[in-house]
This record gives sequence, structure tokens and C-alpha cells, in this order.
Amino acid sequence: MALKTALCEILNIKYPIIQGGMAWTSTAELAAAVSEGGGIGIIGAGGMPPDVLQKEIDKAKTLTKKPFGVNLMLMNPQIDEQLEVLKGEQVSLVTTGAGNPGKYLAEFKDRETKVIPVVPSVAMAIRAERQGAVAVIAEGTEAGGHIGELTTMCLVPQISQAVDIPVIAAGGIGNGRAIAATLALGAKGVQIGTRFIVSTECTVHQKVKDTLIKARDRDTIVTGRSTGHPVRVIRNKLTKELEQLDSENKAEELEKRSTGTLRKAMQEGDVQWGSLMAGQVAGIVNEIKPAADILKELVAEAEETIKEIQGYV
Ligand code: TUI
Repeated sequence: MALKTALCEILNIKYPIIQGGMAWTSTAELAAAVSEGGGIGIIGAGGMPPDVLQKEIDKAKTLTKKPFGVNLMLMNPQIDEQLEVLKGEQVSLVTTGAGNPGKYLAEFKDRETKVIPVVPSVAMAIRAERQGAVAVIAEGTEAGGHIGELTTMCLVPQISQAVDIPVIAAGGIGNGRAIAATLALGAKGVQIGTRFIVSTECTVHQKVKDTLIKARDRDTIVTGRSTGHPVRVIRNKLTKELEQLDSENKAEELEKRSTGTLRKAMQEGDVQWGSLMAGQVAGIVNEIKPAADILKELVAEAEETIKEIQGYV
């Protein structure tokens, strides 16, 4: 198996596959398993108290000697304390989401930590390149969690044209065919979240994995548009209430109602009253496997697809 791109050299990894950093979902166990399997695993630090983040980094270092990363959710009120933790660590990669990482980029560069921001638009990709990002993640609205407006199909080629640094496609990628498709759009790698939730090593509640296996193509919904921070989640009893609040433009009440619900779903297994953040690919995820097997399957299918398409010319 090959599937080598420029991203593999930049991050010192076998396959150009980044595991999406998912708050309350991608802990040290999953991150280390993805890194051991040849991709790069990411600890989702969103909402993690700084001392817990420290413990997760320590744990990942005992589980793998391969490079792994940390995802910072920039809207997190404890971001400065989390940055203090990262100062004491040689983490090879930081991905960022839900904001502009500009003011942190110089500091990470001094410490040889590579920063790859998630960007929802061409303008933000150009800004990130100018600020020193080593690559950008172009995340389409098919993704789970906090999302932008453009689809992966439209975002990836436009960002690929606009910047010289590698573009990593995210949102809507759950199998090898989708990997091949995004490489055709100009991406040099992919970020995958939802597929890795349904892995043996992911520490979310079993009910979350069962729900994703059962989910079909139209089972996700976007809530919170009225707050300016839309999030894609699996439809449930909570989203019925949130839909109502959204339609009445009751943003403040919606924010209040949503607080703590991601943890409630992912860790406590309350799949009816929690926010089960997942992407539109939930419908094609139907089997729990070790992360290393998922990676092998993804790469093999991407290669087969590329060969199939080569036959057309
Ligand atoms: O960040 C994500 N996905 C997330 S974060 C999260 S935690 C959360 N919980 C409740 C409400 C909101 C978030 C769950 N899922 N993906 C990366 C991502 N970043 N998607 C979109 C963006 C983004 C949006 C705006 C990046 C930059 C940006 O810039 C705005 C600006 O003007 O700086």
C-alpha cells in the first residue's frame, strides 16, 4: 500500500490521514491507536480542564512513540490555561477549530509545533498561510460538530487553488472512495472524525457507537443556527426542542439548553438528551473495528478507487 503525499513527509506519517480532534470523544486511547496505525491521532482538548489535558498527553506518550496531536477549540474559555500545558510538551501537531489561531502561530513555530487550522473559507485559508500554518484543513458543512456553510466539494478545490500549502479535506469522508474523491479535488490528505468514533479504541459510551451504526443518511440535523454557532448532531429528543428554540430565534435559551450536552451524550451515553455530534457520513458507518484496521481499509479502498478511475482514460 502506498497513498503517499506531501503531507506524509510534513507530519512524518505513513498515510495522509488525520483523525479529527473531537471534544469529549477523541481521548489518548483513540489518538494513540490512530498514530500506531499509520495516520496521526489527535486528542480533542475542547472542554478539557488543563490538568486532564496534561494527563491525556502523558497517557498518549505511554501508548505510542509515534507523532500525535492536540486539537484546540478556540472558543473555549480555558484556552490560555490549555496553552500553558502545551508549552511544557513537545507535541508535534496542533489543529485548531472554531476561530482564528493567528495570535498563537508564532509561539508554536518557536517550539517547532506544527499548526494546522480548520478553515471554513478561502479568505481564512489565505490568512492562515500568511500567518505560518504548515497546512490547512478545509472542512465542509457535511462534518459533525461546529460547521461552516460550504460543502467539501466546493470548498476543497477553491482553497486548493488559493494557497500553496497542502490542503486537507474534511467533512463527509467516511470511506476510501471519498478519500480518492478529495485527492481529485486537490487535497493532499484527509481528516476523518465520525468513522473513528465507531472504533474499538474510542472511549465514548457504547450507546453512541450503537446509535451511529444504526444511523441512516438523513439522521443528522444542524441546530443552533440562531446562535451563530451551528452544530451538526444526530437527531433526537434534544434536537426537537432545539429546533423549536431556533425557529423562535431564542438564541440565549438555546445556548443554555445546550451547555454540557456533548459530554452527556459522548461520555454518559444519553443519546436522547445529549448532543451526539456526528457528520453526514454516519449513514455509511456500520461496524466497530480497531483504528488500525479502519485505516488499512480506508487506504485499500482509496487505492482501488484510483485504479478503477485510471481505467477510464
Ligand atoms: O471546531 C470544529 N468542530 C467542533 S468544535 C465543537 S465544541 C462546540 N460545542 C458547542 C458549540 C460550538 C462548539 C464541536 N465541533 N470544527 C472546526 C471548524 N472550525 N469548523 C468551522 C470552524 C471555523 C469557524 C470560524 C474556523 C474558523 C472560524 O473563524 C471565524 C473567525 O472569523 O475567526
